[in-house]
Amino acid sequence: MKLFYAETLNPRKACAVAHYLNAPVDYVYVDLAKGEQRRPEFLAINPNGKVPVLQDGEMRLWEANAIMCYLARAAGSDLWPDGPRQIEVMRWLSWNADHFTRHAGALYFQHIIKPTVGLGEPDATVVKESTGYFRQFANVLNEHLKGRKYLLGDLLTVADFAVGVSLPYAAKARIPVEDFAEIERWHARLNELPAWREPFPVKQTQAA
Ligand SMILES: N[C@@H](CCC(=O)N[C@@H](CS)C(=O)NCC(=O)O)C(=O)O
Repeated sequence: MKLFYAETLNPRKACAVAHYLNAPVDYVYVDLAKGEQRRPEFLAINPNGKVPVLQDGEMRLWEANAIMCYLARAAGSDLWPDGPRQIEVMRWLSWNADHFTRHAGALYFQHIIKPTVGLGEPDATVVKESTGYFRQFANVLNEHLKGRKYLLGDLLTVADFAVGVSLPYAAKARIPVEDFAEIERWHARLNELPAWREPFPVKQTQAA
């Protein structure tokens, strides 16, 4: 399998899970700053022009959440559990995309990506709105985490890798996580996992 990635938010989920599972993937670094994601060779793999992408034989899978689930299933890991717990995972993945990381991701873009790629100053209106929404949904997560080790209780799943993905960037992205003690406690637990702390491989191969 090949995992095309960059050292940014969405690929972080796929890389962390691949690392956690010790999955047999060859990592292919895609240099977004050079626009490698828009080259025809890459668009043939992912017409969206985005990372991450997983290639397994003839199969090309884009979307970080789907890649995490695929890798977990291939490894027979209950990071992607069966039955009712799988539905719980789906709930958190959906909620995260539409609410929690949607707004944390907007702050990540304003405070980290924009200055990195020279897109100018953070937009104060977007920052204010995203911070407000982040607080609203962080409250929901904070309440849920009370008395739980992970999102599904004692079971670590891909949902933890997805919902937590912005938290390593919280200080730089000015995501106000310090106001949510349960989220901080949960994130400290995720930080005990080497794959969480160091999700990205040493760069091996450049994309063609
Ligand atoms: N929904 C996609 C989003 C992927 C995405 O937005 N990737 C960003 C990096 S975090 C990217 O490739 N950006 C390059 C571009 O838009 O040109 C997923 O979850 O995999």
